[in-house]
Amino acid sequence: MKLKIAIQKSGRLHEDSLRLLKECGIDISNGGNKLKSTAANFPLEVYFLRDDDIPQYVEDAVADAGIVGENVVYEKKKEVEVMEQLGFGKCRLSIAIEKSEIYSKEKLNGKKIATSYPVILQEYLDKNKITAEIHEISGSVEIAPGIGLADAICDLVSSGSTLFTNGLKEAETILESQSVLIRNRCLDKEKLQLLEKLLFRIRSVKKAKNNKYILLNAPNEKLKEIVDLLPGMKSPTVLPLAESGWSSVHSVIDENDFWDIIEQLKAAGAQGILVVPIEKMIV
Ligand code: PRT
Ligand code: ZN
Repeated sequence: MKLKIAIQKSGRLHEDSLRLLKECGIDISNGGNKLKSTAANFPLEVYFLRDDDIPQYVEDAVADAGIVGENVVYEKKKEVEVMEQLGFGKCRLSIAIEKSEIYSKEKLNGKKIATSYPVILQEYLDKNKITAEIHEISGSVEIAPGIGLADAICDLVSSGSTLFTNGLKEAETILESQSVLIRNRCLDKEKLQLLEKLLFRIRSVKKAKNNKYILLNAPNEKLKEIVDLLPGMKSPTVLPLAESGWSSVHSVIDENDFWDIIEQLKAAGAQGILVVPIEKMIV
């Protein structure tokens, strides 16, 4: 028995999805077959599909699980369970208008908005009691205002350069999105166990990415102060250095607190600070 997972065949999420599986120790290098691939060292079959089709396939149990953007999950409204945010494919679904215009929600009333996300947009409009006409188009939404097809657009944005080069500006974000792991709602026990095993690995990889291993030398009279700055997984490891009066301190720190803590450590007298990436982190 194998767990079947659907990932994007090609496009923005393809590489990162494969990389994540690889970091989970799953080898799917026999990718010669364009539709599916079997992992060598985990009971997993990977299906390569268009991202738009992934929620449907997962709902229908053609695939047990899938990796897809939240934007697609919410737009397709399929009966699937979102298990975990994966931290890549980050973007936002935003309303954009011509650069020269001044934005207010109310001004959208009576306007024509072009989008590939009519469901999410309609929900947003309803919630804000705005009546606007949605013009659904499947690609190159950003050119719609320029050719007189719409007054505004609602599209995915990451760097903002597509909007900029089309004379548009981002006016309001209606959804923050990233890739997520989804699953079929009625998996049998065996499949669920496999999926939990995969999820455990995914979380270990994610956790490792958010943390750094730190090593430093501390004068013994400052040890208490320095150790207090470093939470560690349980508590920091402290080892004596060959030179008396000094200790080596090892710990794990959160990526987000990184620069703050480093500055405080230096101020407290820490020397020879080394920071190294962690490959996996089991907590
Ligand atoms: O063939 P298939 O249907 O599988 O692929 P696709 O062409 O529909 O999707 P693809 O590969 O473009 O995107 C897959 C997923 O990546 C999306 O569903 C999002 O979850 C995520 N993602 C992240 C993005 C972006 N960032 C993004 N910037 N998807 C699209 N864009 C587009 C956006 O539509 C706009 O045209 O990039 C342009 C804007 O980018 P910036 O950097 O100029 O702002
Ligand atoms: Zn698509």
